[in-house]
Amino acid sequence: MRIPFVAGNWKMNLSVDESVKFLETIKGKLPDPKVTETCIAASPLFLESMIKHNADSPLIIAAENCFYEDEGAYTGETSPEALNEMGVTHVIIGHSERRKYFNETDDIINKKVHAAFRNHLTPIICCDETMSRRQSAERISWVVSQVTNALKSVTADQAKSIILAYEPSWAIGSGKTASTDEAEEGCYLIRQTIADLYSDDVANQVRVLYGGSVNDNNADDILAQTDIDGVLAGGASLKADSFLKLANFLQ
Ligand code: G2H
Repeated sequence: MRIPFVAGNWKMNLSVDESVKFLETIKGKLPDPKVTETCIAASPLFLESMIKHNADSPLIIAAENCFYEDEGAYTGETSPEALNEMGVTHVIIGHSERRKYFNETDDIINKKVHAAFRNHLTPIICCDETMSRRQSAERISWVVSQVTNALKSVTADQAKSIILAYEPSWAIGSGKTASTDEAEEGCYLIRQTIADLYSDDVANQVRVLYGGSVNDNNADDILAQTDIDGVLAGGASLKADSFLKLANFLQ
């Protein structure tokens, strides 16, 4: 059985003080992690103090990105080794905003996935889909190739632990959520790709999230879909009360 996973992606929002206040507000109000795992991905600037203020909480603290080398002359990058040393356990890789604004390619994303595993971080790998791709004949092969390329040389044992997210960029921050059928279709396609790459057993263990303008009004329908194991919420994760609503939907 797959444990639902409700994640927030704060992007470049909030401050160190606000991040601590958020943690204080949600303390004691999160679901049992055996029922729903919860996670917040935040700026590397916040992670150390968040981990300190998150003691005894089931909330998973994640990074929004990391580099593919552990150390070296890479000015401004975030070391996956340092994230692990700090107590971070999960990292988002390949978010559409990284692909769009920082020119991240499938090859870079694959290197980052390996860097995450090398440093005991669980990768949360995002698959993008633009509106023009969605309307083109390459629609299915585009999602399939992102998953396939991200997982090059990833073993079946490693693959079982990954979390994937279908995040159509046409629905991100736009207020335009994919319909539940569209969200389920994208997540199903990702799971089928995992089955084709590995096996049904691996595909049944991998968690697939939907992301793109998720909020506490649409999350219950999205979370009810067969192949959707959780959500990756941006805007709706910035306020403690709306994150708590998302986190507790499946209680
Ligand atoms: C997609 C999502 C979080 P939002 O980027 O990953 O953001 O919920 O604001 O569309």
